Amino acid sequence: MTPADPDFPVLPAGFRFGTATAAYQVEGAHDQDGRGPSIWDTFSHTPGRTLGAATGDTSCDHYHRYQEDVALLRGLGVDSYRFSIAWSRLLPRGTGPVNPKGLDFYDRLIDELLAAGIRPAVTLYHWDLPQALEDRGGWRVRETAAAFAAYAALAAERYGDRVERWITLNEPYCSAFVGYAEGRHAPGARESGGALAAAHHLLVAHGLAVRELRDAAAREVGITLNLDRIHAVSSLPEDRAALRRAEVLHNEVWTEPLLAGRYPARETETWGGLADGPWRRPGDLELIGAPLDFLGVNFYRPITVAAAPHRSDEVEARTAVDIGLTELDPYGTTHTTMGWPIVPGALTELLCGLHARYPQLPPVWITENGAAFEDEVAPDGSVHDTSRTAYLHDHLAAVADAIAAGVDVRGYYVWSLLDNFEWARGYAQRFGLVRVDYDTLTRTPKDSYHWYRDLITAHRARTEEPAR
Ligand code: IFM
Repeated sequence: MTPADPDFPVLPAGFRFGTATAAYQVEGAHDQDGRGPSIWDTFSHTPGRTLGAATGDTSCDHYHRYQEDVALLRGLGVDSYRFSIAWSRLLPRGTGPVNPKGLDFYDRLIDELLAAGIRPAVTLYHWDLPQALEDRGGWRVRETAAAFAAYAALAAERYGDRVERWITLNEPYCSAFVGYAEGRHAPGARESGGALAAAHHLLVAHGLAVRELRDAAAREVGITLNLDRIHAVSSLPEDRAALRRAEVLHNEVWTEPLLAGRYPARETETWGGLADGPWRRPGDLELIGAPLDFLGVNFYRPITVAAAPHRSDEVEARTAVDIGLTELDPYGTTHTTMGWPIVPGALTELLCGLHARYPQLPPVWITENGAAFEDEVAPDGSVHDTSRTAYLHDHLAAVADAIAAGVDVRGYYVWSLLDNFEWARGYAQRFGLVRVDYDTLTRTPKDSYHWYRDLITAHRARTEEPAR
């Protein structure tokens, strides 16, 4: 594929392109200008939690280099940039005194973006809970949802005049289940009841924040979910039952309350007596299910499940949350360095499935999609990341197929603008359109960056939108 290739995916006029990052993954400056510690500071500083004992202390140093990064965005010609606010930069203890220098940083970033003609899309929570709130119970307790609402109100009041799109939560699945049940993410807990309470309180937090954002006349309000296209490894009854449990765990815990105002029909089959926990209160479903302007969908790969224990060792198996299922990898396809199979058609299927199931589905934005590969740096410093370009091409084509099938998809954000801190996997996974040398913090656009820039330019020319 070359820039002049007529094989660029064809997307409709008005379709928007962007890139995404998250505060803890790129900002660094973890203890500067009054920022308070988050659960990811604590977790990454705990021995054995992250690959190579990596932390976000410096990361890409975006906090100091944001102007250079906005210049990279401008060079790409993107319409929008999705970033997250570090809650503990604004409110170092999660509640209480506001940190003016933290507020100022996002003012500067937003103004720099607007001056470059790029519309800010803000995620309020991308996993970095203030540690002070975790010390009081974290997402296990309802008070954290109230604290989140107050933080959302503060951010909306300060930035609402300039932010185009607000995302309350990023991938609450990971916050609740990877953080409180599997323990692979901060805060590193392994509690099934705690994880279900966390899932519910995250949804309540979303609903309360939506109210605050509406009160502040925020422009577009939504949430981002990492939804999965899931298959059963066989049609045996036990594997089909495992599929139903996996659908509840990965998708329906979120989509049913948010998009249909109900709890998942098969939740008892999945969680047993824990399903209807005391954390649920009358009125919560109405709060959580308030109409949204958009649904953000993050997609990377499909998954296949079987009843645990699986009967064969022919495929790699992984057991996550303990609900009697095993995740398998029977995909005879190439994988990214995350070990994720590359199956673009699964994105089309996922989007079409949502469209068919939820009559109230709001417009969809693909708020993350991208791939980590072993990038090789050529002697002249360039990075010929053809695998990443092919991945992005094929997934954008999958989005185009979903649109052709009737799904209202408005835009697409590449994950990520920069190579960055990939959570428990440290700095070993490179997702960026731009390479970051972690010794010098030098940024080098990869071939995929140039490809994406040319795609956006070609799209604007074809749809007769003004070039940037
Ligand atoms: O890096 C993460 C991001 O923070 C959330 N979505 C998935 C990405 C890749 O793992």
